[in-house]
Amino acid sequence: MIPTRLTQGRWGSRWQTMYGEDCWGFAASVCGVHGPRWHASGNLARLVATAVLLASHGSAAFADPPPGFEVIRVTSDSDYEGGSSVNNCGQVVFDRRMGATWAFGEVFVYDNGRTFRLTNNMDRDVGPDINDSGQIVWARGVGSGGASMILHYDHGDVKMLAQNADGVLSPKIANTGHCTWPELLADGCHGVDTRILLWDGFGSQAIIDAGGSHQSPRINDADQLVWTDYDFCPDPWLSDILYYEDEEIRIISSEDPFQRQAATVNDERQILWDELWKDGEDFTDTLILYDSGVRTVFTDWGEIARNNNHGDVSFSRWYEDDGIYRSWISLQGTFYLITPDPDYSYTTDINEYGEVTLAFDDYPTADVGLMRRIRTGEADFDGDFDLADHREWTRCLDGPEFLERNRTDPTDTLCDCRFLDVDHDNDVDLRDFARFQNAFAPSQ
Ligand SMILES: [Ca+2]
Ligand SMILES: [Ca+2]
Ligand SMILES: [Ca+2]
Ligand SMILES: [Ca+2]
Repeated sequence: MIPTRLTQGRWGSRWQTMYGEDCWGFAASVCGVHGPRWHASGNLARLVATAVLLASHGSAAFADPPPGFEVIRVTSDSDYEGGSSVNNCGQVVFDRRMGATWAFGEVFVYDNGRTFRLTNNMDRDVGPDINDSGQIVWARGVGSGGASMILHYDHGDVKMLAQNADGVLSPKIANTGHCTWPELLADGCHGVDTRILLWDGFGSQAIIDAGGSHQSPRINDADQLVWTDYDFCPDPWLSDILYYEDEEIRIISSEDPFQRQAATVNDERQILWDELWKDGEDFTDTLILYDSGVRTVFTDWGEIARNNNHGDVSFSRWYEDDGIYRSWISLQGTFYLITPDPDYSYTTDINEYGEVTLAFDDYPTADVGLMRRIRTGEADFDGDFDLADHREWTRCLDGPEFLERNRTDPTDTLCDCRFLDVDHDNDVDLRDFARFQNAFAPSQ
């Protein structure tokens, strides 16, 4: 079999987006391609294993977005957009392929109703991530080629963190400013051995650089990392989930020969990943939660989880009858269907407010969506207007068109004051307060 970079074509683009980055593998069997391949062939049957269901989290489920949230389209156009992620200021980064060639792949920032273009060149700019300081990292390929550079944006300054002619994949950035990404070593089974890099703001070091195909790293604010260690020597391939903390690496997945990937870690060291469970000809996409050293089944029907520090989880489910994914969230332990409409969508990221970025994948015109908080004029969303809310109004009140007049960089933002910008015009002024007063009905 010939090593293939799954960066082109329908499935390649989809999985690049679904798993938040490109991935390296061979044939059509890796980096989550298990999903479309088996889904597309129509022979995936969801197992209903009693033992699994008993272990599942979340008893109630609702077929609507959670109360207090609404879904909007961040983009709605004929170009392909994907690779989105969201920070705690509600800023969304995504990439857009403008027209038919990835040479016009560019990085964009959406903030509170405005969209800014960050890159403008003849190279392929893809897979961005943003932290709460507005620092943005992404991958760049020369021309429309595969990614070979890691770029870093910080208030107008762009620098290159890494260059590897064999290839790099999309980076992730923590609120510390520290970043991680995978680099191809072009060695090992099928020539796809890969190492994991960690950049600490000054330089980068290899966390692991031999003995496997280490891909899709995620980092939290304590420099703890998780990633997938693929073993492409056997057919079908196998994988483990690895965890890094204090210069120690350990395997945290079970010894069962499953295909697992797409791990994520929050600051509470709660980790989730996908496992493909096989029983005869049937497969189940199972989400495993690893918390305090214990593995449990989070749900026996789900993929591509992201979690915040409150334990909320965004994830996606494949609907066999409709042939589409739909987006879900577990918010404070309750499951909600974010996208009840018959749209093909999946989740890509979640922030501490429970806001979730979505991909509406109507290839090749895919759009980015956002499930955001509905603005009521309340600052803390606990259902009343008290001193805590009043303090926030005092702190946030600025003046008409405040951000329009004072923004010096695309990443300047209202941040958490955005919730008091009730009319979404990038200020918190007396018009917002008037709208809030008219709408406000205190709970008894
Ligand atoms: Ca470009
Ligand atoms: Ca589009
Ligand atoms: Ca309140
Ligand atoms: Ca306003």
